[in-house]
Amino acid sequence: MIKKRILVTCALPYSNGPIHLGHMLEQIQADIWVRYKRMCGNDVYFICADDSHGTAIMIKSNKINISPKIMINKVKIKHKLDFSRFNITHNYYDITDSDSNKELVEKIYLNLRFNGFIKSKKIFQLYDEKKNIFLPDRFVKGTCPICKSKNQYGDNCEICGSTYNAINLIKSKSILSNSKPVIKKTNHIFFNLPYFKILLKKWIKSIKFHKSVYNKINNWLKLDLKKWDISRDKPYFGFKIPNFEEKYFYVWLDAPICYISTIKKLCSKRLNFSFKDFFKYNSKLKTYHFIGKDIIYFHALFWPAILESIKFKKPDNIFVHGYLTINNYKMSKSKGTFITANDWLKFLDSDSLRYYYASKLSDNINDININMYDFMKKINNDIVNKIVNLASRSSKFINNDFNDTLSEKLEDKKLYNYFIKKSYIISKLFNSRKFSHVIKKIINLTNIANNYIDNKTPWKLSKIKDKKLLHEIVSMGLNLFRILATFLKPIVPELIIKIEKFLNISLTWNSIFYPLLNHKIKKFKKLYNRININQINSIINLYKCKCL
Ligand code: NOT
Ligand code: ZN
Repeated sequence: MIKKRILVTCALPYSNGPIHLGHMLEQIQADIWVRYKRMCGNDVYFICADDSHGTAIMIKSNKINISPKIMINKVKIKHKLDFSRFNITHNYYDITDSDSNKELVEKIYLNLRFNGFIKSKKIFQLYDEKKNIFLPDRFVKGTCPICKSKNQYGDNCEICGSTYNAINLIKSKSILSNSKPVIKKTNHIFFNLPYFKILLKKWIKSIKFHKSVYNKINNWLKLDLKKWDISRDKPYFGFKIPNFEEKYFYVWLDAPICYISTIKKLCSKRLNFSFKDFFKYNSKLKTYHFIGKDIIYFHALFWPAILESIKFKKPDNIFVHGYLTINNYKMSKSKGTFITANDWLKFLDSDSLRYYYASKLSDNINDININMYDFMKKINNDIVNKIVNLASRSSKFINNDFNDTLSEKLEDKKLYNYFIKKSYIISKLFNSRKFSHVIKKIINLTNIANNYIDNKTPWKLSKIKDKKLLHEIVSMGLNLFRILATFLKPIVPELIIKIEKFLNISLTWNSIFYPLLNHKIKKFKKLYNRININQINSIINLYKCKCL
């Protein structure tokens, strides 16, 4: 297999709140894929950062009475900790409010201006006269001018995905003061997105987007594109626009640029190649973004257009997932369905969430639902009753009767080879992010392995004198278990560490082609604790959730 250098990003979490199970869905999806790619020998650079600018963050820090800089740096430490406790293997975790990002944003802006892709224009904006502030998009709510859905923010509609100008919202209202905003004139800077329409049309055809993602983008490209306002009025927490009144760059300009500044930092600190290897126009190195379906517009239209205008390479794909729902409700604090990563870990482990998400994720944009009782059933049935049980029932004999040593020969070579053959299809499924199919295949194989042990009745053989057959059968059981654990390695890293200790071997994709023979293992110790109803109830009670 040819070793590839790959850049992977997740959307940048905002600095004004904790990491929750919705963030974890995307990070876990990306991390499973990254771990699989690394297992195949690729050099994967997995980066992320906190998205630390914007009015929401400014207002939050005012509310808790600390400076935004102090707040965002404290939040970043918490975010990083949450991700590491879920074993997300970022190579670098940065923040948009950094000198390196500022330098790059300014450079790119000057480049855009020099090349004529930017113009300033007087516009009308919503202004809150009670609070004396131009209202940012997230602080206005009203009815979507396109699909007429109620209660939508000023920048884009969560129902139909369109972006628009806040003054076009129907029946708008300021969230800050609950008053009706007035319209005021102000000078803003616009990026010439419409200029890139033909190029974007061509580009989306060259990318292997999922069909539903392609259709969404293509529909936008059928309509007129609007020039993109990349400036915001003061007061604003962000980077000031050089040589232009008292205005700031819109967070959605400096957030994606942070993808570049982060890999640039990683390259200059720890690696012996340049970030430009990923971004030079004809680079063969691959870049992939994992995002939710609410931010396709930013990643599939604005972002490639900006990259094109500075002659940087556009992404090789954008992997889009659906929303997380809890008992089919959107995550919401008032409904008690907003579960933070930190609270999850008070009662449950990280592998269980990783496994459950994997069992539901595929390459499409369907929403992913958590039901806590279904979760408990799935983890106990699959991991405890099936996977771990296979190891426990086979190792008992190896530990007690055979001095911890596996036999010299396999009892059923054909069955072993059948499992190996499945590695090709499982590889393909990992590669295309069809993790729910991966889990289905693994559980099918686990059932076959357990049936094998059932049929061979080792407990009967242990009573007769000649133990050779017994030895080969239970060694076969552990060999099959080792293949299954290898397939599970990208998904449940904490369990795998225990399994590797127990099997006394490091699990790699290529080594499963050779069975473990005449090999010494360790004493079997409990690999995974069954989840009990008290743990589930603790989470439900913590959030006083009515719908769980
Ligand atoms: N903070 C944003 C959000 O929707 C995501 C920023 C993604 C990063 O949570 N940048 N880009 N493009
Ligand atoms: Zn709409």
